[in-house]
Amino acid sequence: MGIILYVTCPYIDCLEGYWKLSASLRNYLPDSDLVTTTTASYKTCMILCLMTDGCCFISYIASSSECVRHRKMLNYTPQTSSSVWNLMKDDGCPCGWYRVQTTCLIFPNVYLTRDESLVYCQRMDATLAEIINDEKYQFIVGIAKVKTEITDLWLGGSDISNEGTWLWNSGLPITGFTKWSSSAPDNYGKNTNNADCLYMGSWIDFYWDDCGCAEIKSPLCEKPSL
Ligand SMILES: [Ca+2]
Ligand SMILES: [Ca+2]
Repeated sequence: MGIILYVTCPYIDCLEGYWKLSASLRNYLPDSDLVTTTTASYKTCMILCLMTDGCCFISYIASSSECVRHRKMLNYTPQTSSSVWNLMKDDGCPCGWYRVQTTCLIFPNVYLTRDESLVYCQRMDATLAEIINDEKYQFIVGIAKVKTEITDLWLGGSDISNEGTWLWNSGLPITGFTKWSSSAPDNYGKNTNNADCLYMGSWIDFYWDDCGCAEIKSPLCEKPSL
């Protein structure tokens, strides 16, 4: 096994941090989730991905010249050594991500603490989602309700720095548009003294609740669309 080289787009000469999807190159349809071949360089691998319908990103193993084309983002495991090349869709979001307003959203099928979720999103150049209007909220709920693996989703809000003062991670106060469930926030956390992190739970029809930040839920990650 060689060293796996993951190359991240923002640092090379690809377009605006993402690949451009070229419809004219979409002439090859693989029948598996992963397609591995050998190529002379990572750039050739990028081109192969562009020619592969549904290819989201590549990993390139330099020592063995292996080019791995990945078809899905959803089960993507973040790599600490960074990173991936996303293939951008026509809507300005990487494939596997959903666009609402000027935001790209992804619902990774992983279960993590709130802090782990922050890191998870960050490795995709994303943050935990902040919901500041009803259109975005309804869009998220619509997806959450049809994706059966989704139970609870971490959002990017907390009252960890000042009990009772809820802030989005970007610094904006959580006021105006909110979707708290009937008794929330109540600062009740399972096995903890505090409930300082914000999530939306399937058990409360995806309304918002506060819970202990060490509980295990799925991150809802977002980043701006291009
Ligand atoms: Ca609290
Ligand atoms: Ca609560």
